[in-house]
Amino acid sequence: MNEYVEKLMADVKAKNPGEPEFHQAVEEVLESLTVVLERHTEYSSQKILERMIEPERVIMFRVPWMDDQGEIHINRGYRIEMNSAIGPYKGGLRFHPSVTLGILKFLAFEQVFKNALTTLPMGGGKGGSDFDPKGKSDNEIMRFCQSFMIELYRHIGPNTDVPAGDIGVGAREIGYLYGQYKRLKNESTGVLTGKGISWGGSLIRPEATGFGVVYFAKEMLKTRDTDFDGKIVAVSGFGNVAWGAVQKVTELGGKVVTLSGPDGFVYDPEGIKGEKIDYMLKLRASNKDAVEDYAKEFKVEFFAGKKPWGVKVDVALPCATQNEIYEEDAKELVKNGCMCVCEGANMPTTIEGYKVFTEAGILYAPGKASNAGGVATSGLEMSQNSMRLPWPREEVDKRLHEIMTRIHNTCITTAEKFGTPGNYVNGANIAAFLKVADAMLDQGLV
Ligand code: NDP
Ligand code: 2IT
Repeated sequence: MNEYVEKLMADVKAKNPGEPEFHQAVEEVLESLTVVLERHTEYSSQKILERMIEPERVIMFRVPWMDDQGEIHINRGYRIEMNSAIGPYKGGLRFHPSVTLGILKFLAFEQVFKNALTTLPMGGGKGGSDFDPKGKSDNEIMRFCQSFMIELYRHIGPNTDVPAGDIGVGAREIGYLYGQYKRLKNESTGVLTGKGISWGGSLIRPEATGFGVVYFAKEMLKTRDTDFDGKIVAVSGFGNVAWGAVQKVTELGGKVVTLSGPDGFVYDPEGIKGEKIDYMLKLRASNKDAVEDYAKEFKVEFFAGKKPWGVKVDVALPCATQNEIYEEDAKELVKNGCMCVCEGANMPTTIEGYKVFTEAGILYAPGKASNAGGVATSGLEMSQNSMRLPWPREEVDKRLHEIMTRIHNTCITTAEKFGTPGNYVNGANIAAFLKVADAMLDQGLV
């Protein structure tokens, strides 16, 4: 890191105390950008990074709701409107007890870069709440979503800010949120993505993040003259992203042998396919927050409190949450011969873990490139909403596939151009930064 970048990082820490995930996300980007900042001094003189690090707007609000027993609960709601240089703020909503301002700032920051890579005109944002969906009834979830939207609706709109799902927010929650928005605004618009197919949603959006991760990994494997056929794959998580990834790996001839949750991981040596993939939807919908039931249902081994990174696999797809691959986990994967780590979750690997992969020379892609298929397909949903014309499944899937291949190529060519061939982290960070930074320069001091 050069002196300018070091000072910037120190300022970020001083100005945003108690937000370690945000510091981590910024640090990873800054490390990649050192060479760019040296070649192009206009970015530092115009304080582009200082501006990018500061959200354009942060909204925090009270979300009161009543449970089925009549007890009142107060949660905190957020929307971080991070950067609108290349389009309306776009990014998911996360409902999880671990949600804090710092977590959402890290996610919003990453989203700005990810959305730039999709080639679609979308700025970056993220939101959510520390609400815990675990063990809640459908009616409680609905009341919470309605209360959340009573405040959020005035800040969003199809040309302003378009939220979607993330951890704890899937089709059901998007439905309740959309219904409430429509009552408040008396408008049917594409204000949210991930909608139901009969009311403006796009085909393939539910599968898109997981499919996109696997399309990206396929391109990575191609650079080593191989493919998914016969590969053994570890997946973490069991939610929306994991579900899409398992389907696509299986379709391409690979075998997924693990899933994980906060309770531990399951090892299924026969491979997760057919009815087992459908069972994942039940697990996610049960609100129980656990994968042990899978092991009981299909009589396979369950490892309580453990992560799947000690299993011998060819490919690892972390699809659960941030910081789930630490240095030791990364070493374990490398030791067992894993050749490719492609992130479905946002920032699942720590900076130390990423360095282990880079030093070992294995293929490693950061989520902001490899999981961009979800938000890219959200962008395609926005296009269809604007045209008021739904595209067939094949059309959306073809566009998603093309976008993922293009992002892969952008990472490769940019990494090479800036002196670190094969480094997807540098390729993604630099390409995305240049796009957003140049748009900001064009638009003056904003
Ligand atoms: P889901 O809610 O569908 O699933 C999340 C999964 O992660 C579940 O298995 C969940 O278990 C687990 N999980 C969540 N928090 C923790 C935690 N603190 N510790 C251990 N496990 C945890 O979410 P998604 O599949 O949508 O999201 C998964 C990841 O992918 C996230 O990092 C998200 O940001 C990212 N992502 C999502 C996209 C999307 O379109 N949905 C797009 C791009 C990235 P449990 O439910 O038991 O907590
Ligand atoms: O992290 C992500 O990219 C998402 N949760 C999807 C965001 C979106 O707007 O579709």
